[in-house]
Amino acid sequence: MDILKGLLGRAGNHGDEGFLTVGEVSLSATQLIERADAVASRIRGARAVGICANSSADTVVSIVAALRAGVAAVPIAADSGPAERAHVLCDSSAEAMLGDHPWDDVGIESVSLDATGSSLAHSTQHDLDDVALIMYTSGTTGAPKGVLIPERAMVACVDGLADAWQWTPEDHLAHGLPLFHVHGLVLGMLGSFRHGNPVTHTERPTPEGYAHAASKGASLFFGVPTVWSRVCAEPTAARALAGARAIVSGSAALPVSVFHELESLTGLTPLERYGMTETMITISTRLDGDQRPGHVGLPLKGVETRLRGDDGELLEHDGVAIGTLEVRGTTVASGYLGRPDATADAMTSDGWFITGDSAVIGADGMHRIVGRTSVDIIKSGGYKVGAGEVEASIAELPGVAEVAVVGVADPDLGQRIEAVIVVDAQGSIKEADVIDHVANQLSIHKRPRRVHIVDELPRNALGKVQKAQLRSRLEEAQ
Ligand code: MLC
Ligand code: AMP
Repeated sequence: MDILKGLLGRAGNHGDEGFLTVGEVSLSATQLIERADAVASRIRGARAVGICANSSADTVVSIVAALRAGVAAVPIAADSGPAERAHVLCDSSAEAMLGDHPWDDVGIESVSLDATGSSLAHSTQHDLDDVALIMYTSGTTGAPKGVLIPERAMVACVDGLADAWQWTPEDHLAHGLPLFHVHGLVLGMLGSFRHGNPVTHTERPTPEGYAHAASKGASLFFGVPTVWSRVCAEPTAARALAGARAIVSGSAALPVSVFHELESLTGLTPLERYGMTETMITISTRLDGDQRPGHVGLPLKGVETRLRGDDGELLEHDGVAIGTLEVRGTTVASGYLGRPDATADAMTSDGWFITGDSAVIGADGMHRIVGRTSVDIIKSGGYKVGAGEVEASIAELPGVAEVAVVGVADPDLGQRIEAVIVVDAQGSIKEADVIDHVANQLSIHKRPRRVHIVDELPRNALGKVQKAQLRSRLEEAQ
């Protein structure tokens, strides 16, 4: 497999100890491939398998096994709620869970990673031949959609990043990001398996974990902005990264203040890159180029970008005009599983993907992301959360008459999820019950951090909730 090229090359070179480290567990490239292949042979022919994607070496073995077997892997957040994982497993038609998981409600067989485990009695329905991963991502409304990610998109993405960052087998990558999203899994793990560099997963993206990885020789670090602001808040840990070759931030906007703090504590100018689950990473600053705070850089090789104004016309790249960013290239995924309507809505008639992000492009090609076109997509701690999904969960609670969920500016998380609720005439609601309900029904990071009870929601003449106004009010009141 092309995405595993570097890993397979390393595996041919026996004695390659410590290729993959996750917490206390360390595997050589050979051990990783041997463990994965022992399982791959038992799932070959299946359509898709679910994987409880906690931060463990077993998760990595499961992903590699699915890739080696040509079976679509469906990574699921280990803290997902019952409704969430039921949707993902049903929507993806996963035939089995691969590896251990703590769930007794999945209703499909489990295939153990143990080499003596039994084979999957798989069905014969294969319509996902060129799909390597199905990753679920939130939209403005409704349940998350499964993005069909082919191997070619991942290869194009990590090769483009290697070109921009001079990423080579000599690097040692460290990160502690979740293994059910593009950042931690495709870039952090599969990028390393493509390029053949050792990789350390710190289990959690803590300042101490990153400092420890640096002391063990890690040279390239990935994190979301929340991780970098937390690293800066612990200057000793931050200074431990001073010997690294590069620090990369992505998944959300890196505040300019954090950019400068990181630079002064580590002596390294952070690289910033921009992407989406649906497009992989498409834009990045270059190690040999301008690493300008507040800017995400230039399109990767093989990617084109353009801006479209509210009037539907394409805009000048003049550093001033703000428009919706559209991208085209090999990194773009194949669409949403079973959702031709949503796939078509996300594309222009001439084949460009509509990101939904507002951006400015300079005459020099530098891109600046200025926000989202929809208030209903929230980015909290680098996680994308659809307001509609959280609203639907809160609306299930007795006593809730109306609810609106917004993302309020937050110095740690970028945006903080807040819920504004109108209670039934006879009802009463406790803030903690709302938070716990969402944390139990959905992934924990989707929970509101604050809940406000109000008499009414601001609405326009047509009765639509004015979320932008609500968000401004909450931001002014903080
Ligand atoms: C708190 N907890 C609760 C709870 N309240 N548990 C249950 N019920 C409640 N009511 C507990 C949790 O169990 C957890 O415990 C702890 O609180 C912390 O949870 P958190 O507050 O959600 O985590 P936090 O520390 O704030 O996380 C920050 C973070 C995280 C930066 C580590 O947001 C993160 O990993 N972000 C990365 C997101 C990412 O990778 N995005 C990439 C998307 S791809 P315990 O026991 O676990 O501590 C993409 C494309 C691209 O965007 O461009 O990359
Ligand atoms: P996801 O669907 O989780 O992949 O999130 C993709 C979204 O994250 C994009 O549409 C952007 O809104 C946001 N994003 C990713 N990288 C950056 C960045 N460097 N700066 C600003 N926003 C970003």
